[in-house]
Amino acid sequence: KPRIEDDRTGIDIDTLKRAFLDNLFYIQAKFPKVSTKNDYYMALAYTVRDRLLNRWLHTNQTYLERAPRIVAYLSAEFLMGPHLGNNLIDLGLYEPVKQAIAELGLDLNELLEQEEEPGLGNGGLGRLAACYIDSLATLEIPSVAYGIRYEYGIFDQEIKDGWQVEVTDRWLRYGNPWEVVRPESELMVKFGGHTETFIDEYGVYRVQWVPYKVVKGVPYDTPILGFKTNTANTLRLWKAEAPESFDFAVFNQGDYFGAVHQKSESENITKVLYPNDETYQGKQLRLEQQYFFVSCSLQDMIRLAKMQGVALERFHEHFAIQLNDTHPTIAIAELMRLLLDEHGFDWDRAWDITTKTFAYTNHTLLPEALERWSVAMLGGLLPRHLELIYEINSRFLDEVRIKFFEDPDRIARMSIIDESGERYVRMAHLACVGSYAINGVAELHSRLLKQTVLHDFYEMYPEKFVNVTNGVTPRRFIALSNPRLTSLITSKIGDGWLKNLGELRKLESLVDDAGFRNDFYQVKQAVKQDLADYVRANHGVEINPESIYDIQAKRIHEYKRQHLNALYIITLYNRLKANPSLDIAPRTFLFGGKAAPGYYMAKLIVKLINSIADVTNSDPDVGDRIKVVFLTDYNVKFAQRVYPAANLSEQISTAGKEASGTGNMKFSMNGALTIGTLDGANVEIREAVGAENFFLFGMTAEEVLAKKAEGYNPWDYYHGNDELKGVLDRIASGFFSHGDTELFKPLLDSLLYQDIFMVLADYQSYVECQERVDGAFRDRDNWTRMSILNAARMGHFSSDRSIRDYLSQIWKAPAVKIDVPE
Ligand code: 26R
Repeated sequence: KPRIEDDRTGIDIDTLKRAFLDNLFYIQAKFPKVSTKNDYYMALAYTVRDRLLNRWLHTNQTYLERAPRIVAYLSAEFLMGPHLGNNLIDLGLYEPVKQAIAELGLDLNELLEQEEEPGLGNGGLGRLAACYIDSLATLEIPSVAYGIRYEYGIFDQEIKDGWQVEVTDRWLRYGNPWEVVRPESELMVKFGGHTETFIDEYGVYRVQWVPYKVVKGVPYDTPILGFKTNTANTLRLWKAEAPESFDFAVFNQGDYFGAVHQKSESENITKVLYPNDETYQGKQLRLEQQYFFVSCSLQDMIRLAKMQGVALERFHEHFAIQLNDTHPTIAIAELMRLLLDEHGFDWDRAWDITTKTFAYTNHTLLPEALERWSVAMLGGLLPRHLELIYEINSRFLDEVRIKFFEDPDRIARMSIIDESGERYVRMAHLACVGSYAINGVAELHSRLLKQTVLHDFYEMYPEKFVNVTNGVTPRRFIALSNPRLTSLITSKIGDGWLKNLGELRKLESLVDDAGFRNDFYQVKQAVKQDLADYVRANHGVEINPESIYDIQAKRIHEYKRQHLNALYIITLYNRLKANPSLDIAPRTFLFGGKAAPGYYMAKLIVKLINSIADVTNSDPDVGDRIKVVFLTDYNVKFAQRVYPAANLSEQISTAGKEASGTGNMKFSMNGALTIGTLDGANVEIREAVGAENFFLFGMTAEEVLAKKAEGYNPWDYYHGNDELKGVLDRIASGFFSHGDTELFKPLLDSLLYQDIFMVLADYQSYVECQERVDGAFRDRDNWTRMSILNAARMGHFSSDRSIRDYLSQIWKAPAVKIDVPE
């Protein structure tokens, strides 16, 4: 007999259509005739949400009852990207929903396009957190991710007259169908004030923190589905609110405005994401954000443990807490405070639990990115935590003395407190002392950590140091963003590869199959055509899908060297001007990325790229051999269009500066070849895909350090290389700035007088490497071979592999199967 499917769970086409129309009516309160695209998007989002709730609620129920070991991932940033498409993939509903929507006369792609980007992160670190929670759920690991529900995420980028302009990102404007607020689970967080000592009823000396103010944390939960499993974990983001709508004490004295002001001050804590990337600023509000979400999260874990009847003595058996960089590191002091002051533990027990709970991931070697809070500020905001940090430090330095005898230099270098001038708390030191594991994010990075910034800590605790090379989720970055490639691969090797990316190796044997090579080539061309259509519609520039799509997409930063790429474009331009009949493979140089609003040099690089584009894109001598486009407002949603369309991936940071990179992996998985330095995970990518399928240039990390030590002088390169001189002189002449010789002077001066990222030193090697790219691209069939081999050999860079590494080396949390009754 025909089964009547439930409107909320049924997945046949007719039920999906009926459910969609019901939601349009009952949730959006619209008839189809007057519905906007956004109404349709919302109706579909709720239709999909209904279909995942069963998994989510059963997962939560299972964790509550079985009290398994839980991985808690603490991160100030989660750069999730749109949820709808990803959830459709994870539920296996992409095709039926596409059909149901089409039968209603609508286009799924248009509805997917409606979703606002939840841009709650800056770049690599935030996106890595998102990939990791995807993989944790896919591997059926009990886990919870904790962070901040910023009301404004990373700014939207506009370009005006070639300059970046920032626009606030009001991502919650039309509501967020993926989150569920849990007001009944609110928690309180203290700030400021002072501490008092007292003797408790057992005659024990205790400390009590008397705060200046209290802020309420309200959790907002988002389900994080695994790919084709029943597991749906939780992303729990905290919003700050005032404890009461009014402070009645103040209100009764008639200070109405004062009371309302206090309320808005509390809510400010989670207002906006700091848009800085790799440049630390000691802003008090940022420390307030960090402590706020950390305190909420730890209280939440303790509450859960109690609910499950797990004794706090065993907290570290119950939770493995990963610190995503130092941003949540105040958690080490906070757990000590909770155990000592609120749960009556003695120091040694509390410290033992704490140091068996936390593990710390470092994401950068750049000194300017290392967080240090002034002692005065930290003590003002968190007086009890400062006392605890001093106590942790004094015990730690005693250990250092025992291990290394009295060595004042080492003590000063390793101290959690920097006492060389104004006093600072060094958060990376606190993280190393309070964690049982410390990891870098690529082999080279982990090695450099041990040799440089954390060398003393490595000597002190060699057993704590491990490497976990980053990875990315193939569900979002292949299946969702490149459906054409996905169908082609699946038609050849089945669909097991999306859960076990190593299976892509089966494609290797197909490189000798001319039919497959042609299919692969046609997929790339079709995707390139899509991007060309986008660029025509959004930038008014015509780009040629037959040209090399040469793409650099990442935050704008001097160490990433977008300006080295720009110097090569000008090199080609100069050559074309000198020899208009020069035969080069046509190229489209595409850039995407945001500059931190206060980072002047990065903004000037954006302006330079746009200024070069103005010249090259309209010069008849250039024709369509070179096109340059700066793609505005690069974000996860847009990235999904960009990675699949690339022929060449630019990974050209100064060796030793990029901790890992993850965009490098996303490009390569989609069949782009890399031009890159031996930096971050490029090293491992090159080993995986084969040196013959990778365009390598530039100095090694060791050579960079050696050159710096011997005294690097960029003028030597300027005077020693006529073509380079011609490029820099062309910029200096005002050629790209309507005759303005001042505009780019700060950039030129920084290259010629300092060049800390050795752009000029790597220039010649880069230019020669680009010539090899040019030659290789002309052999279309061989390029396709190399491209296939890149995709086929990227299995190692799935975030599933990274998570398995974290599990075996650090977390040791077993998988838990979730049963969902029909
Ligand atoms: C302190 C503050 C201003 C700050 C510093 C650094 C805020 C944000 C950052 C971003 C850093 C930590 C980051 O995103 N690092 C990137 O992490 C990626 C994931 O591990 C790496 O792939 C990438 O190489 C690294 O730059």
